Amino acid sequence: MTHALLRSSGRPVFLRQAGLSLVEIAVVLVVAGLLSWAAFSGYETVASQQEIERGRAEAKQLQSLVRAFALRHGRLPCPDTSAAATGYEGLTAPGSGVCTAGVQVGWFPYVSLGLVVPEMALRARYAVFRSGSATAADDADLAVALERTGDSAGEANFSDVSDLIVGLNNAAGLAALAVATNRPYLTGDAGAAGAINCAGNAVMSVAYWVVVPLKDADNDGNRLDPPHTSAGLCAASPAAPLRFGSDDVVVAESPTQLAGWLRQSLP
Ligand SMILES: [Ca+2]
Ligand SMILES: [Ca+2]
Ligand SMILES: [Ca+2]
Repeated sequence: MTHALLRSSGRPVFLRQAGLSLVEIAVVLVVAGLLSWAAFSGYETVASQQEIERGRAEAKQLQSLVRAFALRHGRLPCPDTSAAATGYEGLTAPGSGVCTAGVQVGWFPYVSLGLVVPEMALRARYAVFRSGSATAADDADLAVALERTGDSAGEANFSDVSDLIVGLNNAAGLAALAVATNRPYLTGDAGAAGAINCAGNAVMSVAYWVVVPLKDADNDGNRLDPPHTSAGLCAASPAAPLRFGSDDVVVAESPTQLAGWLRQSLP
């Protein structure tokens, strides 16, 4: 039939076919555009999901290192406060084991904990709860190894992890009174714990938190995304769901949680 038409009236049919071809081309272009858009956005989603999984694995590893350090040294690591993030604890002097007074937040001290400093996207911020007391038994400066149970130098439990557990209990007691926003703390999870709002919804004091920044998801020039800032003591709850404008990964433990883990891990 088509052949007959072509033979009997080639020109009009040819024009009609040309018109159809233009429509077809337009349809093909639109479909191709949609397909490549779908493929690209799918790729984007997979890539950022993989990034976040990488961030979570990194954060878990850093948490394990903090715990192991606490068991061995009877204190939590001191943040790295060097501008260049050299990876060393911000101690009063190298090898002193004494965390500089007032240092609560900085970079994760990779080198002091036996790691190399990673690429920028994975380089984590780290904060530690410090609330000293003139009375050792009441002290809650978790970045300082201190004899809190009255043992003498040379005794088995002198200034060890059992003293850190006392410090953690003291911190838990302080945190139970009020969540201090001048110490490391968490804000909500946008679920039962309420809005993610550092100023308006301080939910829980923590012994430490670690924030792996990944990409600059909100495009403000800083890999950290809200509510995290370069100097802030506030972190979003690790239970907070993924949200627009942030891909930061958080791990944290309350003083009670860390004390529980340490007690279980004691020989
Ligand atoms: Ca002791
Ligand atoms: Ca980020
Ligand atoms: Ca940002």
